[in-house]
Amino acid sequence: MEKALHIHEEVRQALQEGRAVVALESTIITHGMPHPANVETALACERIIRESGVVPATVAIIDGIIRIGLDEEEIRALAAAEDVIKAGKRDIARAVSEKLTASTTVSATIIASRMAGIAVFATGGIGGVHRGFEKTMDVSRDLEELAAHDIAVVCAGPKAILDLSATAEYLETKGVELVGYRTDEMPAFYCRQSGIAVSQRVDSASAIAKLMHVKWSHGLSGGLLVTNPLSEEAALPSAFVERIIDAAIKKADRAGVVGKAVTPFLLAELEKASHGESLEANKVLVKENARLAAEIAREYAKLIQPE
Ligand code: PSU
Ligand code: MN
Repeated sequence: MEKALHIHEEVRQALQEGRAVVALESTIITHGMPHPANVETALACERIIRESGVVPATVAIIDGIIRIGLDEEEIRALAAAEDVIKAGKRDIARAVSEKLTASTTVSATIIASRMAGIAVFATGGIGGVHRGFEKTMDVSRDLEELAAHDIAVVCAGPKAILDLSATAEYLETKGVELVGYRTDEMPAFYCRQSGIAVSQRVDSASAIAKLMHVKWSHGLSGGLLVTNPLSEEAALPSAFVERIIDAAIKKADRAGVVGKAVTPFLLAELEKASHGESLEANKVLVKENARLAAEIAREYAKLIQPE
């Protein structure tokens, strides 16, 4: 059976020539940010990656085809569309077989990236172990796919709405390096600090690329999580963030929000409670992650193709 996979011509050529490519997810476009912040940020990420001399590949499923690399018009259409499905791993086969349009989460984007042979991927904040997981069993598929595939995912830490220490423990169990880019502490998405130590601090993109190369060339399969603290000016005060997260989680519980609706619900609540400040921080951190991912991809491409 032929795979319903389409790699954009520009991306395909870059991969063939061993040039750097960075994957971008699309659930942040359809479920993570409101219009037009979503489209502005998505296009800005692509632009930032290109400015570093790297090819961006936004991933989504369009009319049942897994697409690696979208044109600007396709990104605009996805960002404006309503009722797009949020696809994690288990939604990929359904979207393909029913010819649906779906945005891909971190988990699905990791899978699609590896189908195409892309090794670096940028997002805002990965999913993880939710607060109250003892009762709900809500653990994002993102962690499993990160552990299962040879990929470096660049983020600003797991999303602040999560149980961050449980998420960090889970990453250790799964053997995922928790790299702090120029930090000893894992950043917490809207905040630069979490009180949780990273497994190693690395201060340059080239050293991260080397770590990836060493890991995979020793048969140590699986992903690395690169955490990049958002810039000081954009960071929100942690006491404030904690307060609005508590309120948002209580509201979600009362409203009976479960499953994949939880994260989009909480992000939207935080945006309201912070009068848009959380969205501003989110926009900044995604772009910063795109920039770092591009640098890492460039350095990694040099290592695997010396000339
Ligand atoms: N990063 C952001 N905003 C987002 C996401 C990441 O800044 O909305 C998305 C990613 O697609 C991630 C998803 O995979 O949130 C997590 O969803 P869940 O908790 O349901 O696994
Ligand atoms: Mn979940």
